[in-house]
Amino acid sequence: MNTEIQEILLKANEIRKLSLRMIYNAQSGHPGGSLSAADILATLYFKVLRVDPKNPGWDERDRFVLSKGHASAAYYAALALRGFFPIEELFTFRRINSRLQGHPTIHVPGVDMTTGSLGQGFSNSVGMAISGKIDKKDFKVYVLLGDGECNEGIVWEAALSAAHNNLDNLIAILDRNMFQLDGATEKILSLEPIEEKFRAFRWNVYTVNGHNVEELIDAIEKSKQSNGRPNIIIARTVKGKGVSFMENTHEFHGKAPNKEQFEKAMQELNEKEMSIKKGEIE
Ligand SMILES: Cc1ncc(C[n+]2csc(CCOP(=O)(O)OP(=O)(O)O)c2C)c(N)n1
Repeated sequence: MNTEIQEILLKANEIRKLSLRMIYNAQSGHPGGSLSAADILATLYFKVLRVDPKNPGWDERDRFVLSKGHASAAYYAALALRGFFPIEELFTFRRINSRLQGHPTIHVPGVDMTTGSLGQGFSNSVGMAISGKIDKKDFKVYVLLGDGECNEGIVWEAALSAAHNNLDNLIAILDRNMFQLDGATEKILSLEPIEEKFRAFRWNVYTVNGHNVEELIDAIEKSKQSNGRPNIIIARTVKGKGVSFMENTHEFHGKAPNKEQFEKAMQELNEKEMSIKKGEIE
């Protein structure tokens, strides 16, 4: 395995372990959607994003918006691993007076937009991309949204606006894990055919396995070459990815593991770490 890919996979595994430890310590948080997004966040923070942890407000930086703000544990873990703040601070997650609240705020170093109300972050990312165009800046705006989140009308208003304004500097990634808070997306309010919907809205659409780092990098590289259209990468993922009993269920959407579950989860992720180090990929 290419060592760069191996490093990103190890970071993703570390994001999973840290997220679960944070959620377990707090006995509160969202494991399912944090685990599904871990490979995407690791790819962004350890390969793609032009950011400077020593200067989080750098004007030329790429912007990132976690529109599915409830996956904050994975986001904070990625930021800490990238050097925006100390790893130890992660264990203040969801405590009173901590900067690391249940949903991200701009008070956290590296966070570009306060999110949590589904759909709002996606709409904000369109505004950021418009301002990049007005200011003639060459930064990109990346936004990660959930599939349940696409039930929100504001997502589709923002999608119309992005195409109307030719926002080729906008790269959205959809964490298409097929589950939302209380069940399967297709049973609650179906989205399929999601690719056709975005194409009809005049977006460039790429579909990838959202746990395959090479496919993610490739789709992002293509998106960066886009001329005139906003981009969306439909990342097919597994909710709860990496922990057998959390996979493909909404049960761990917003529920912390108990002691036994936490220990089993960590054992599985430690085994995964060993197999990544040995160069075995699933
Ligand atoms: C406007 C709004 N309504 C409801 C919620 C509560 N809520 C938090 S997460 C969630 C489900 C989101 O599902 P999805 O986007 O699929 O998240 P993922 O599976 O990626 O974690 C809901 C309804 C919210 N945060 N904001």
